[in-house]
Amino acid sequence: MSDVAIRSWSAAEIAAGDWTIDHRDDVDGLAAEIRDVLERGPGFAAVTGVPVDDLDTACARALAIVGVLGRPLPQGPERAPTLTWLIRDEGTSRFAADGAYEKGIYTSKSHDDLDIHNDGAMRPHGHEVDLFALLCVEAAMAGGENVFVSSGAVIDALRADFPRAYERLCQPFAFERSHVAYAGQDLVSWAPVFDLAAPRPRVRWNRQRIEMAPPVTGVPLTADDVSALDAMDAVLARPELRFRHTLARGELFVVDDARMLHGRTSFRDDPAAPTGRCLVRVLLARH
Ligand SMILES: O=C(O)CCC(=O)C(=O)O
Ligand SMILES: [Fe+2]
Repeated sequence: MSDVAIRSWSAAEIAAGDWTIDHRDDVDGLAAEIRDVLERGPGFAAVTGVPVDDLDTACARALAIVGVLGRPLPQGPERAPTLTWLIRDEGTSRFAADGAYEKGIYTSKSHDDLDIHNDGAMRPHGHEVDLFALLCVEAAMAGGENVFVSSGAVIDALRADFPRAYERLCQPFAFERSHVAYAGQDLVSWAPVFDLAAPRPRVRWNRQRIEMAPPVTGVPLTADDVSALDAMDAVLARPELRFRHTLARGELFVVDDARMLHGRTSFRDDPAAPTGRCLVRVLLARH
């Protein structure tokens, strides 16, 4: 274990952890149990059997439960903010036809694979995200598997095997965020990937957003920057750190955004089904 406040968990340790909670109507009791699991577990808790008969019920239930843990943050465009963002395939893609990243789109509205990241990386709309919740309303026909990696494990591995990269990752990078900036807000957010000296340790990772920043800032990534990002990716690719889990209908994951990084494989919906994979996401600032 490192001297930083973020404990390291391997995928096997995560898999062996006791982080599943049965849903019950007592919201305060449920939230207290989630808080307890978050504290002693790897950095997430899963509630199973949440009622998701329709989208409104699911959204209300997710908000009621996690609203005890933190203040839900507005997501989406300024003209139509929501506390319950729907992650589903609405036909966008994070890639343009030439393979470059598509600007200004919500990658959460695609069926693409999403590289490992965390949701607070670019301070969406200027908010610090402490926790987020994902409630599965509908699973995909195929794919849509989540991967979770303990940021403590990443820090330990980088320090041991890539110390120079780790040093660079403790210095600021620019994260492009035009899709989550209100009018008047900066289109990039500058911050280190690892900001562990802060009163509340912060981890910010989203390589796509770091790679999209130079055209906005006019500051190119140096060869040293790129090798630091490559070292991070090399560690994130280690199978012994990657805990894989496919959310089932009615499953609610509450995740500590600093302690767990996450990604998702691409998915396919049943073209004959009326709806497809759908998760409700709530972003939270701790009370
Ligand atoms: O679809 C998922 O499972 C997660 C999506 C996600 O991480 C995001 O949209 O930020
Ligand atoms: Fe995410």
